[in-house]
Amino acid sequence: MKIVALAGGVGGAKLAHGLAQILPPENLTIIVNTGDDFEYLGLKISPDLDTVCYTLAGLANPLTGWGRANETWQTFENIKKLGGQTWFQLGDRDLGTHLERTYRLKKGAPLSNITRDFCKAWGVEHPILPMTDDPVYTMVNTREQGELPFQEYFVHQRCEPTVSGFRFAGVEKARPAKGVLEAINNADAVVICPSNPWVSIDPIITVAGIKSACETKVVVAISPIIGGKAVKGPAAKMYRELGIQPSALAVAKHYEGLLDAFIFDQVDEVLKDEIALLDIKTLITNSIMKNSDERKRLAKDVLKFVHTLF
Ligand code: FO1
Repeated sequence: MKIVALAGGVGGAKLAHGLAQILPPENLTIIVNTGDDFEYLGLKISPDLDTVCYTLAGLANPLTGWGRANETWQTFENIKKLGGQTWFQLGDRDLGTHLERTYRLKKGAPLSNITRDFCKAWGVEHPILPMTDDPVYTMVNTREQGELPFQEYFVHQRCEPTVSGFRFAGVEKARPAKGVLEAINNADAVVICPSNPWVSIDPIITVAGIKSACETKVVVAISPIIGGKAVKGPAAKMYRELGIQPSALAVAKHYEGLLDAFIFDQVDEVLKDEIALLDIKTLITNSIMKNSDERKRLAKDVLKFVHTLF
């Protein structure tokens, strides 16, 4: 069975890694959010792409989920000493990725080609595609400060401002990256990873043609909200600030119309009947992924469930 996974950062990368441990490269393509991308110290940073690539390559920092394992910080310390910007931390190894990506982008290479070449160098065999090669920037509308660029809100201001909405600047002009629509069209099913629906998955499915391509397939999402809380990041806070009680039910409703099936954690079993009212199939399982074995276990559950949907 051929699967396309839609993923954001850490949560998406974990399930993508689980799926990659089971499916061969020809049966799994991972499409990644680039709405978090931004320019910092003159460098083009693609946080979610790097998180997914590093995770599949076994290079990710196990403590943060982003950046590199066995990192050193000499460049960062030097920038600090010089009085430069340090709110976004770039380790020495990670910096090499941003320097080389920026150089290649400036020479005109598309992000998708650069990502393919980097993955080859890192020994990642599963195709990892940016949602688009065009610039799309997630903007967070906040009550206190109006619109903020995503990383300014997320990292610099630690998700503290109150969210009132989102905009994906540039998405009207963006086209899916080479291979994205082909991968979806050739897939049997689309798996929406347990990533933030608002700022990780919505940017992907807002790029022209991606949502409609998904709609022709069996689509299953895994809830990133467990027991009313996000496993990582501000998803639950965003739901609350937007006037929606954060829950697996809210996530299922978020994707209403797109989903054939929905997977949520056993702690949320009480929501089963309400979610079933959305006319989608459900699987209740342990969806926490604390280590590599648990990623594989959840991926196995997902794939077994997907098989029952045909
Ligand atoms: N997240 C942080 O909270 N603080 C950082 O300093 C930081 C640096 C960073 C560097 C490279 C990279 O690829 C990601 C990095 N992230 C950092 C994570 C990242 O910005 C967010 O987790 C994602 O954009 C949300 O998915």
